[in-house]
Amino acid sequence: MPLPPTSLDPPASSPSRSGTVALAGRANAGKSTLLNALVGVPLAAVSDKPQTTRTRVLGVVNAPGLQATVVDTPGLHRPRSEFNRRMVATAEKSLDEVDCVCWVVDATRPVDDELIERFAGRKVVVALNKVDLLDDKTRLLPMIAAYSRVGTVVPVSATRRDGLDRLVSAWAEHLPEGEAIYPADQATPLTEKAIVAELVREQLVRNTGQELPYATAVEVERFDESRREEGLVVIHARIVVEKPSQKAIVIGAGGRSIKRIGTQARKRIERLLGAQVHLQLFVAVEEGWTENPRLLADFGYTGD
Ligand SMILES: Nc1nc2c(ncn2[C@@H]2O[C@H](COP(=O)(O)OP(=O)(O)OP(=O)(O)O)[C@@H](O)[C@H]2O)c(=O)[nH]1
Ligand SMILES: [Mg+2]
Repeated sequence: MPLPPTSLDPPASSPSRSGTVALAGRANAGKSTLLNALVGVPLAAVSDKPQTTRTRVLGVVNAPGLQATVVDTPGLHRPRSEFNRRMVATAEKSLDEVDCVCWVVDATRPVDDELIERFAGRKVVVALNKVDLLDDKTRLLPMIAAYSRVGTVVPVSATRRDGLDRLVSAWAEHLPEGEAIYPADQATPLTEKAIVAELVREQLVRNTGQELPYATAVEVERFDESRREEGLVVIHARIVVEKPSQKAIVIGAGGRSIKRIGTQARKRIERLLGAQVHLQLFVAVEEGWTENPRLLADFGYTGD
């Protein structure tokens, strides 16, 4: 039988808000860094190379009276191939489906008039990111004025975790009233397997040259938890590239590159899983997979 209301129930004037937020913006603005800072777990690949993010990564952010399901999106840029087109389509589609767009802007870059036009009229909150890099904080004022045309502007630093509470509060104005969907301690609805694939890809992007990240995918083929109680998880992941020359780059001279990728990814995965991890990486060549709809779908790049 339901209990009668008590004085501990939240007052009707502060209803719970629950909804979806997409982190969107230019490549390298810090969207994935912001997602990881907000959820407190490294879910999304971060690197100093543009176009690090490939697919949608979801995190759950809880604040008093609010729960937001947050999607990280690939940076908005001009597509050059079928693969790139799907990435941008993924990002654009996310924007139409969410309650609030959190446009992440790199505060060290000139005011982005093109995207101001594109975002005007949507439910947007602007996260003016990387403010830690501005020596002269008065430079923020004209930027805040310019971006205010699209929505509330909140200066933040994703790496220093500054301004995040204010940012999340600003989302609230766009989120519908509703109950929380996920338990308060759940950082993501993604499976561990999916996060592991992302963490391997992160090290791949970080440890290889500019040209390679566009042409790689990671698939976790084995995720063996049978010894998890003893504190051990065995993982086999397949790195897929387009050409034999790329395979050679991933493996590196004397296998040094793949070894470094494996070691660094393993450390991150061990922290995520709270267990010792045996990680084996394999590299496979799938000619032309970035232009092949069937292979793209196999690797989860559906373009929707
Ligand atoms: N100084 C500083 N650097 C930041 C901040 N946020 C992100 N960065 C750096 O900016 C670079 C890009 O960060 P990402 O989070 O990968 O950027 P992204 O917007 O997800 O990029 P794509 O996925 O390629 O679209 C990384 O080197 C981050 O460490 C910040 O607040 N301050
Ligand atoms: Mg990203």
